[in-house]
Amino acid sequence: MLIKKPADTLPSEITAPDVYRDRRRFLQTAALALGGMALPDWAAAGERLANVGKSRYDAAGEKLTPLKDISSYNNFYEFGTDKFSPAQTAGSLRTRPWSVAVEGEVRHPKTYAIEDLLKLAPLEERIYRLRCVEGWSMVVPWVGFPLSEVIKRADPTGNAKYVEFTTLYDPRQMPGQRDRVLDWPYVEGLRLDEAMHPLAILAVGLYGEVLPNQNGAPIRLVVPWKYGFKSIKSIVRIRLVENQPLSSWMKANPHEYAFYSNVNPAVDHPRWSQAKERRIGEFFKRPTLPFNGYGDQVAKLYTGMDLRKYF
Ligand SMILES: Nc1nc2c(c(=O)[nH]1)N[C@H]1C(S)=C(S)[C@@H](COP(=O)(O)O)O[C@H]1N2
Ligand SMILES: [Mo]
Repeated sequence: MLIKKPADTLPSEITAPDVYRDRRRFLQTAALALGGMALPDWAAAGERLANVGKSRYDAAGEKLTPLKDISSYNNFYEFGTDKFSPAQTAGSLRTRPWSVAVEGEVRHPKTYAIEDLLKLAPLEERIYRLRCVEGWSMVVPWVGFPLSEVIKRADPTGNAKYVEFTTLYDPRQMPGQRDRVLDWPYVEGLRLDEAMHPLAILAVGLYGEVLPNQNGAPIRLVVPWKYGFKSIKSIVRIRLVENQPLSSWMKANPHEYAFYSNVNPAVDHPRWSQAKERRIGEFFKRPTLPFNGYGDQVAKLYTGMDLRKYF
């Protein structure tokens, strides 16, 4: 039997060779730390990625977006609809204790304490571009593990065709939920084969440290080939379902937001073009790439589908 090391499962371009050594060191450290400790201690013990904040690049030679930008310019409507509120107010979110229910069309439903969920798979660093539907993007060094690990353990039944994700609902901790800007709680969904794709991860950290609350602590989805809103934050439930979930954005505006939401420069948002994007920290816009640049890996999921109809 072929046993894969975590590194083998990573698409080769994710970490440039000059940072590979540091990543390995980090992964060993993280694995060690997680062996006997809960996540907060992982950070508290000062176990972090060497050289964080120095020049690091993704496969395409793109510079990482600085931590201060990733953690101060956020969409997290539970903490307000402007970009700067989440960093100022998400401190009210209590991320421990935290549990995530995995349920629905599965043979082994289970509610995990976050600490136990973290033991399911080794943590890896994944440097991904995140492209918001609003036209800005970032390059983020996430820490997480494949979503497929959680789904496999739940053992989906033959009826499971989609995965529905739900954010915490608690207006006392999430003041933005007192405003009916969305139908709370925030819900998102993926087709089962999208959810099982190795690029789809559950992230618990970035820049080698525990996720800042404003980035979706303690655990959030990251689906790099889709617009940022699919990457739901502060998840409390993962439900395998037979029918396509109705996401919060589809409910809010079905003309503007559909289920797939793959990054597609050829399909404009009804109110603006999606042809270009502005990388945070840069002045000039750059062209947006089909599937956010991950087409080689994910385009086959959509063979035969009209991506103008299924936008
Ligand atoms: N629960 C929840 N998840 C969410 C959002 C939100 O408002 N609530 N905003 C989404 C949008 S529009 C984007 S672009 C990304 C932003 O993630 P970031 O703040 O980590 O960059 O989170 C997504 N996940
Ligand atoms: Mo977004």
